[in-house]
Amino acid sequence: MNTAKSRSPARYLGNALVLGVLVLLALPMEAVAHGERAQLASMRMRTLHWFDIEVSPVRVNVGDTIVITGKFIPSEFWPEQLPSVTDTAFLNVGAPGPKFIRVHSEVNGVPMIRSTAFEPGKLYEFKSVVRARVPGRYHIHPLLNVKDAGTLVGKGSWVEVEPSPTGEPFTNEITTLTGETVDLENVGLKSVIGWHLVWILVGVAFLAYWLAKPELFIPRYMRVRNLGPEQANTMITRRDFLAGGIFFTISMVLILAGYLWAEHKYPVTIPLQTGKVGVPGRPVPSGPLVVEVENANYELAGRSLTMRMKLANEGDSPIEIREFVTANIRFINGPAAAAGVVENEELVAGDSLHSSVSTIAPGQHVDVVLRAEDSLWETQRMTGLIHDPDSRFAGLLVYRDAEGKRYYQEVGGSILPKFF
Ligand SMILES: [Cu+2]
Repeated sequence: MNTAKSRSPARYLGNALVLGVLVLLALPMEAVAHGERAQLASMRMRTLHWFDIEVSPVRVNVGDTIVITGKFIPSEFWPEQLPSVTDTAFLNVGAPGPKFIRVHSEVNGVPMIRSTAFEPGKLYEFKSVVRARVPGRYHIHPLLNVKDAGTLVGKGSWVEVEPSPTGEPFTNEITTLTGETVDLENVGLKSVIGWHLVWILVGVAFLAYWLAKPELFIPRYMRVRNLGPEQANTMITRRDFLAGGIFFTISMVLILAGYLWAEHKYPVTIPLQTGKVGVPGRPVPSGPLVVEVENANYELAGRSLTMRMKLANEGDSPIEIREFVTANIRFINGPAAAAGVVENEELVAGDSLHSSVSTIAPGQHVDVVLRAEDSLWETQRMTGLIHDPDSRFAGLLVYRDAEGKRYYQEVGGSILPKFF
């Protein structure tokens, strides 16, 4: 009675789990994103300001190249608790699995084969070139792997890869330093498979020997309990010792043989390169606008961020506020079409930036209320801002002068949530 009673809740839980897994398996869901929205709002707003990201072309065949270009500015409001981009960072491309190969990447003209470090408040222009490998439809992102902080994701773009029209399989041929031409798609594949098989065989034989012994976990435990711990060692027989010794010897011989075999087969090798390469940051083209953020608040119900700032135009051309970019979202003052939106661009909200003063005359000092308002705050899960123990925001303010020259600079500060 008692045991049945205590077992039933566990059984219910087990059944519910099995049912849940079955339901999940039965509902095929299209993978529309891969976690970029799950990252903390503060991390997306205050780490890297990615902008001008272009992926082209977005429809290719297997074997064709795609160029990803864009810019980023590491934030001066980088969260204190997050390891900084000034240590070690690596420019990467985010794609769901090895569907592309990367053939080139650079930042400010410096090749980015290795890791580097970036300086907050500087402008970096990047370019990555990838070649399509497997047909499919993929959301690809530029990304920056920051040591100990994780991956910081730039805006994604959908790319469609069709099979090659001639039906040729994908090849990735390179010439090695010793002058051989190899296809990286299958170089050394036989050795990889062969060595895996060898070790799997050894592993299976080892397990088979020990699992075939009559005493497994519970009988072993009972025997130790019955005989007493001093007698436990009698369970290991002379034969077991011998078998253990043989497996040990086989492993050591295989490791040594593998090493000698590789040395013989590939006599000329260089180690994987790990050092860092330096890249100078460029000054941010902030133009003649001096910005001082007074305060900001985030309105939960209105899905809007309101910033009060003092702006001073120290130039001789009127300045017009165009855009506020944060967490990869572009809030645009006026229609989106006028803001140079590229094909397939995501996260652009036209008519979503409202400024109490749109144009600042030369020499004018003015108090401006800027409101970035759109449902993207909600759909991009930026509402998590209010749960942040370090409530601050940052973003790029984009403006232009009368000639249409574009300037931008980072703005940021504390933010106060408003619930009503
Ligand atoms: Cu994505």
